[in-house]
Amino acid sequence: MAKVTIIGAGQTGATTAHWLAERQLADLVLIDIVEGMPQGKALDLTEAMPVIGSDVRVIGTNDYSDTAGSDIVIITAGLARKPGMSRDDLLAANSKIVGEAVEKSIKVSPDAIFIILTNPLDAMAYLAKKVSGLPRERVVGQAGILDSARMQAFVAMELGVSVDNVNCYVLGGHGDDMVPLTRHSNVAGIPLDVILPSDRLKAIVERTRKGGGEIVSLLKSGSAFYAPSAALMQMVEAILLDRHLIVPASAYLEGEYGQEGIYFGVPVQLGRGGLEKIIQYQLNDEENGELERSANHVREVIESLPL
Ligand code: TXD
Repeated sequence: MAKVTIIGAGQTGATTAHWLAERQLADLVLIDIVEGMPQGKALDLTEAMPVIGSDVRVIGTNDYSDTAGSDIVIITAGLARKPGMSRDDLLAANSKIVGEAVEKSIKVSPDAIFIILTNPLDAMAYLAKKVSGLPRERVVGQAGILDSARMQAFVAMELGVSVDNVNCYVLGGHGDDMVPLTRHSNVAGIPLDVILPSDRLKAIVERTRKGGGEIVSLLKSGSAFYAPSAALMQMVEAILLDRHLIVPASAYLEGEYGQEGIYFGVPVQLGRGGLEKIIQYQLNDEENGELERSANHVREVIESLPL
């Protein structure tokens, strides 16, 4: 059985464990700085396994030695947004937490693939790559599956069609200037800019960009966790099952999309080795311009990392 460690047993971490345990993909370790909480959640999940018929082992711990030999390490540790905050406001506090989590976990799991969730996402993925010294194949960030799934959900609701018929691709940084690609997104093959009136499409694009904030203001404390953790589950599954699955995710760019030296949301292919390939779309000037703006913002945040 593969082993997956989830650092941070809060809302997204514990819910990721829930999805993963259900899929029987790996034995799971939940680790957190809070004492007792990861142990309690792991025990509760363990006690759910007989009901759902899953034989995975779930342990909770505060000790990195229990995470040794992990195939995948997911980092969700850190602060989440409060109403009115931007993701970038979390930079200082979360850099310290993510940096330490990478250092401690790589010592005992030198072969692991890292998936980063903590915000500000693209900067935290960059930090994880820097601190670990790993090649880009083994450090990816989750954002694009979530942002695209939000857009898919809004399109499916608008048109009253199955979510299975809706394909959306949101690229760029994980911030309000993310880039929903309306020309490439489609409903059963029909491009969104053909199937939807332009005002409705515009409204969906806007709602997608602000999708995280919409949930933060409804919840009042904490941020989204069901959809983000489902996205993490899909990435873990693609890697462990060597699916060669193409999904939007944050990857270290070495010239792709005209960008170099930043983590940025692009279509990637995931398999057992982690990031196998970055897929290049044919974009027009307007789309390239929007990506450039988003990349400039990500670069600014990365430059303010305490490295
Ligand atoms: O798409 C995305 N990338 C995102 C990102 C979608 C959803 C959430 N996103 C970000 O993930 C969010 O902005 C936060 O930065 C993280 C975690 O969000 P979550 O909602 O899970 O936050 P919680 O519930 O507060 O959980 C964080 C846990 C909590 O239990 C802390 O005790 C723990 O992290 N924590 C630590 N664990 C281990 N080690 C250290 N140092 C540590 N510090 C805090």
